[in-house]
Amino acid sequence: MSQTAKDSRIKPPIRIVHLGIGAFFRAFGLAYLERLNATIASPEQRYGVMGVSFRSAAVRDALAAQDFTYTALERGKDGDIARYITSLCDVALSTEEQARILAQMADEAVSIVSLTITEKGYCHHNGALDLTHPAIAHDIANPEDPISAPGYIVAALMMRRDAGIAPFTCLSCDNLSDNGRLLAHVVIELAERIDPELAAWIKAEVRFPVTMIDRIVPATTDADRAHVATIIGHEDHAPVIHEAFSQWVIEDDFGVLGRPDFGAVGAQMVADVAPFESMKLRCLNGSHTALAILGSLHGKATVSDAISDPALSDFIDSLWHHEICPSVDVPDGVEIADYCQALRDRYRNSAIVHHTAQIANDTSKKLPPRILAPITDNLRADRPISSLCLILAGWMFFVESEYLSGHIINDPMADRFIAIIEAAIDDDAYVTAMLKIDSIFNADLIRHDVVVKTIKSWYRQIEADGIDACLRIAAKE
Ligand code: CS2
Repeated sequence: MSQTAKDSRIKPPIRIVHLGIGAFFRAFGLAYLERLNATIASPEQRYGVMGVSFRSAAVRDALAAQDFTYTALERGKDGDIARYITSLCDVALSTEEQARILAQMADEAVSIVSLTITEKGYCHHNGALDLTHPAIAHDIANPEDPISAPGYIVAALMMRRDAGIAPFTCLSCDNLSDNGRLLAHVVIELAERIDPELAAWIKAEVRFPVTMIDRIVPATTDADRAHVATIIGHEDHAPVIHEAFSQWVIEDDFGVLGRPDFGAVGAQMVADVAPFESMKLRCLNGSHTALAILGSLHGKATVSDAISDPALSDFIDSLWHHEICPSVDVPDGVEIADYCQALRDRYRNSAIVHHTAQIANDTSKKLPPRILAPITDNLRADRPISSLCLILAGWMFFVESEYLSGHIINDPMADRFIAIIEAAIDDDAYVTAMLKIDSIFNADLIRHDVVVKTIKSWYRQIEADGIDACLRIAAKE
């Protein structure tokens, strides 16, 4: 162990509330804060976190029994390093502990509310607040009894404004383009429906910095828990597993309450996150979605298995080289070929058991920034789109096969897909109907015949010749 548990009982004061306390933030944001706290001499100046879960009590219950301290196990190419994370102080479940959470968010010691709630947690439709979303309809009718994450933020900001307390900064750490702007949009729109003066105050006073976050964190399994126990010598009910790499790029735009010195522990504080975000979302997350979908069709259960397959590996190289990298606005000083080579090495790390099925969850929400944005840019610049279209055809094929073989489709739009599959008279009708889902594919994109034709042609070819043949053809094009 690089640290001991000796400090685990001395918890820092809660100064950050994190909404959506899954494995990712525990292996990422809390790892930065833990390093930062180790540099701060006075315990009262350190940063403690209250985590909030929205769905399940599992994380809270497992962590409460161990004082919210847990092991973060880094699995790099030089072996394992276990570290204790002691900066998490409390976890609460939104459906059971609303008053306690709101009181904490409204506490003047809290300067940041950060979020990893995945895209569906933003309750938006094409960037605007989805007023038909049941949780949003509920929160508009009952603003002091929120259930959605934006509803919690608006309610807590209202409490702070009414008490004359400066607002916290809202720090979105989700894998979305312009994550801070999206959060600002939904929060302000929701506040407008509840209290226009509050909305004006939020607009003027609250900061919503954009961030780019990167660390591969697979879901923790029983085997991981057993492995961690052999390393630390006792049982940990809620460890997290992560790779060695991590990158956090943060727009340096925080409110009057300031921010921790994230830069002192490796985060990049910048004026514009966009180039970092476009490179990461397209090169990493785009190839991840390709490996998840096409890899699943190819019978590969993990990313390291998928990238070790010659057809998939050549396909990913060609995808990066011809279709993704040319569409990226590369940050100054970065060599994009080296960036992709580093990604390949990260994917090959077989100690990180990252299931393709885990990444394939919620793909409908992931396609726009990862796959559709580069297609749009390539069409404009007259660059190829064939491999990107193979990913889309593969995804439609995957959704249909999952349903027909009786598996659950893990996607917030699953019911819509099932209705389409059941109504379609043939493959062509199925693909046409999928392309008409306007919250995924915008009308401008499918106006291009070449997009529709290429997807349909790949779909037929996957069915006729199988995925391996398609991958080989696409890699050679
Ligand atoms: C993955 C990401 O599940 C997914 O969609 O692509 O969680 C990915 O592992 C992270 O963004 C890496 O930073």
